[in-house]
Amino acid sequence: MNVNELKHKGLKKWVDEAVALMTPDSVEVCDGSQTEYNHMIMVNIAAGLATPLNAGKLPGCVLFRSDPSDVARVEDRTFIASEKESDAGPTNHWTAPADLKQTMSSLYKGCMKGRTMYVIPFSMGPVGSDIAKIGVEITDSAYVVANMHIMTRVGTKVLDVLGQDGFFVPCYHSVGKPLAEGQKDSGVWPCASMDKKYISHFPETREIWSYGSGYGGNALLGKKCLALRIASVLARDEGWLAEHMLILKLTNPKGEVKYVTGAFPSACGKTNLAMLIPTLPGWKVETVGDDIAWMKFGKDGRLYAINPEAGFFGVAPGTNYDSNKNAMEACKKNSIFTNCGLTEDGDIWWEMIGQGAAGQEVIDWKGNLRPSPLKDKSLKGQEIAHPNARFTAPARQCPCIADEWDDPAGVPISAFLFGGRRPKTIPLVNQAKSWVHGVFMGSIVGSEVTAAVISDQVGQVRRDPFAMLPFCGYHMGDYFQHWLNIGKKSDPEKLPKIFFVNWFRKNAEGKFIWPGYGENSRVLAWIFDRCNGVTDNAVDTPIGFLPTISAIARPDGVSEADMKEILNVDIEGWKAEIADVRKNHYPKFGDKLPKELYTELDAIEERLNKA
Ligand code: GTP
Ligand code: SPV
Ligand code: MN
Repeated sequence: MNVNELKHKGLKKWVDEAVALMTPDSVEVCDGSQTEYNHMIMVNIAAGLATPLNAGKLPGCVLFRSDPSDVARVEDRTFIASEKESDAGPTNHWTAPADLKQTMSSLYKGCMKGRTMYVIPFSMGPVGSDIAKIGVEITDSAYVVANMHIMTRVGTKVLDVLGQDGFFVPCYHSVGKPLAEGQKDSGVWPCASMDKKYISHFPETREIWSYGSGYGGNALLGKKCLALRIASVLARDEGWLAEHMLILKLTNPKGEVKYVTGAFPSACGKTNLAMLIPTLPGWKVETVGDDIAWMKFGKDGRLYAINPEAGFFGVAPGTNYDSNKNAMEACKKNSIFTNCGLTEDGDIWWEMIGQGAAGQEVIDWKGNLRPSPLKDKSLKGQEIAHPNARFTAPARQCPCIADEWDDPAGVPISAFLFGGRRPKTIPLVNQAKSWVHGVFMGSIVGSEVTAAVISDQVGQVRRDPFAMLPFCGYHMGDYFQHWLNIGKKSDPEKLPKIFFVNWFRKNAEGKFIWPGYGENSRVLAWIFDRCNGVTDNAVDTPIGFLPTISAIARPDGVSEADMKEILNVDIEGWKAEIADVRKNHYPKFGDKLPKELYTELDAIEERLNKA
């Protein structure tokens, strides 16, 4: 479609301005068709950026290798540019909006020379739904267009809903690598150097400006930028929740259904939990979403969640037919692989894929020829697939996708789970005593930093409140208050119950004690029963309700001593945890830290001191 056919005046004007600034060779408005998707893939193949995979094994699939410097989200280059610095808060990088726009405008000047500008109208949430929000992304990356086709609802149908004056979030994106006359990408992933990358958000004007990176959440702007950072601000203003949460449908052996959401930091198990195959007989898990939940109150006073996305951008390493069969099935056709290994027979390979690589040699994510791996794991830094290698797969291809996954009305939520990677202290599962206690516990969540972000903190535990540390578009203290307010205006009986889980406890040898994956169904079953009002399966402890030692049947390989360890309240460990919160975590938020959370902190400390 031609730009001149755009009926929305504001949109047309905004695109015209972008064209004048970025000076692309041509402009295309995306229609969202299969033909267009195929064309985007062909453009990438022609540029040497995509490799078609074995059509017999992986029909319609391609592999991309990014630049080695452009492999994950860049938190240090992510900005919340609110008018007042205090509105961005202590956990975000702030820059004055006018300054940032000036800096970025000079980078954007002429940045699309030699390239096509694609205009992508997209809907987060089912097209036309009350909960959905429309964005329009301008990009010079055909990789981004193809991924947006899978991850969101794209095209003319979105423009139809937008009409002549509908609201949209304008999103600029450029890889930041203009081409000189006759120059081509020739197999080199285009991006800019780290100091020129900017992932910027203007919460007051609801705008997103991204420059210099082509990877994941830096470039697919519907995901973290719109559906979390901008949406969290909209949610605060409008009284709903935009969260970094999976959504799953859980059915017990009697056929009763409950919907559960879970917030874990990046690469801490959301996709896996959302698709798990229960080891407990008679139980069933189906997927509604694997990364983001938007929740609003229904007329019945309950919270209803929708998945604003339409695909999965899932972590590849560690995914295999034992750990996550459903994800393996979801990405075996019409999918995009990024930074995985390539085998001689045109198949993909990654660490812990569960099978050797066919042939003598593989090409690693950096494009180097390597002997075919004999083992499932590689030495750190020498992986065949980058630890943040990803698959992009349509949600509808997932064998366990719930029928209601794209229901505009959403699904009523019974439980919220919070968790992270904690080798010590935090038990397998723990239920909050009340909403406020749950908000307190959510506010102190900690986790080891994973390869999903480029950071020198990888492997260290950091506080990641509500798994939203990198994704909250405003002051985190105000965000805590927003959660407290949601509790205040609701009937406590109708609010989801709040739980904390930790699949990542390690023993003295550094091995995971809990087998995780499908065995997590045992924990889900306990949570289901707790939501149903079962009381004889828990003990009241200083940190909350923990399962009795017999309430969760032990999986193979977990001894009674192991079980006692992961269901124990580590009083000394918790005292240290609380002391750290008091000394290092809460003071960061100053006056904005809600008083009620200090009251909870005092109360838990007192209970621990008495224990
Ligand atoms: P993002 O897409 O970055 O938000 O990640 P995510 O939270 O969806 O994490 P995902 O489910 O992709 O899991 C990340 C990594 O953790 C993968 O390598 C998984 O194999 C591993 N993992 C997931 N669940 C478990 C579990 O229960 N136990 C253990 N030990 N590892 C797990
Ligand atoms: C995450 O980092 O939480 C992701 C991947 O889900 S990205 O889309 O890159 O943010
Ligand atoms: Mn995520």
